[in-house]
Amino acid sequence: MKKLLQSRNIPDFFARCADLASWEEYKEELKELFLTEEYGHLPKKLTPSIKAEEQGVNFAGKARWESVFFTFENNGKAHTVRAELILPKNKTKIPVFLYISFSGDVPNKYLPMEEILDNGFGVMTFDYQNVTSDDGDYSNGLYGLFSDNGQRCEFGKISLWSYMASICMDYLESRDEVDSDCVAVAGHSRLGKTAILTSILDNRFALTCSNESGCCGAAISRGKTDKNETIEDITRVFPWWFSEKYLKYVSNEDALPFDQHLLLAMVAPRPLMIGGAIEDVWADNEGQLLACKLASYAWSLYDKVGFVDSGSDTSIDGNVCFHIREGSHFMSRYDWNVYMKKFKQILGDKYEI
Ligand code: GTR
Repeated sequence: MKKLLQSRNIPDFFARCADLASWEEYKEELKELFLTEEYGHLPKKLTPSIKAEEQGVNFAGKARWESVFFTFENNGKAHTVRAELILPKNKTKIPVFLYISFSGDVPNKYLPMEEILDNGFGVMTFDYQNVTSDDGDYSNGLYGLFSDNGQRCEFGKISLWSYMASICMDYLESRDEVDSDCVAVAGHSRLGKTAILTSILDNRFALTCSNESGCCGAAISRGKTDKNETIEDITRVFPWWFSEKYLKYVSNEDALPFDQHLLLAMVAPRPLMIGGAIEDVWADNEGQLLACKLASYAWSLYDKVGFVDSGSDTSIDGNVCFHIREGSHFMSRYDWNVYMKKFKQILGDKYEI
């Protein structure tokens, strides 16, 4: 552990956690720290009115597809977010991926819907930009419901995309044919960052799949090379993703009161999956793997195994899984198959196709 910490000059934040009780206490402090310093606090939870509409398309008769419309009202304004729920037909207790998507289309280039269905899983998904746009406009979508005349709120947009993921989880809990104890939250890149934040704030998710989330996701922030994305890079291009307070760590990573492995640690004791791609150097694969190894300490406090090195490019035997595939920044069928393999392993005897 010491060597791993030294490799990136990371303080031993776990030093104060000799046992589970001290970790649980620290975890609450950490949650607050990450929200205050990095992502911003999620706004108050609104209760949306919900309308569901059956869709005709049904994947060769294998699935039922419903569009679900969540209408939120606040401050005299209203906004509707549309989500899609696709469930294998004639099945009960369906395990589901809640996939936070770059698109409202199903399938789309990152979402091989039919393959997922054929593996026995359902999918709930929404287009993140239908929640609020991915830019510095704070007046639209759900963000606009909380903002005063388009002014920035304390929270960044990653927090709001997480907020919507939890709303979808509420809906999944209301559906009899869904096994709400078996819902995974999944996302790629900025939405992989969102998936981790969602999971630490909402422990109803049984599995967390964060694909190539990199900087401010699964990768350690300290000790980057000039080929990796830094806090300076990310906040210059995407300042709206984060709390404004995060700017004080630009070129000042050593001042961070945490590093990203502690974000991962808060997923414990539930299983966590981190995916990387060899050519995705920007995301810092070494930093993601290092975070997996360091975070594993939290699982050990629950008497669970964290990261288990398989000696290959796919390590999914422990509760902290890491895989790296050939190629570039993408959420591919290969990645989905790794996530589904683990999900089946977790389901054990419950898994049926
Ligand atoms: C990049 C960003 C990364 C990653 C990615 C994405 O440009 O710098 O942190 O989130 O976008 O979301 O596709």
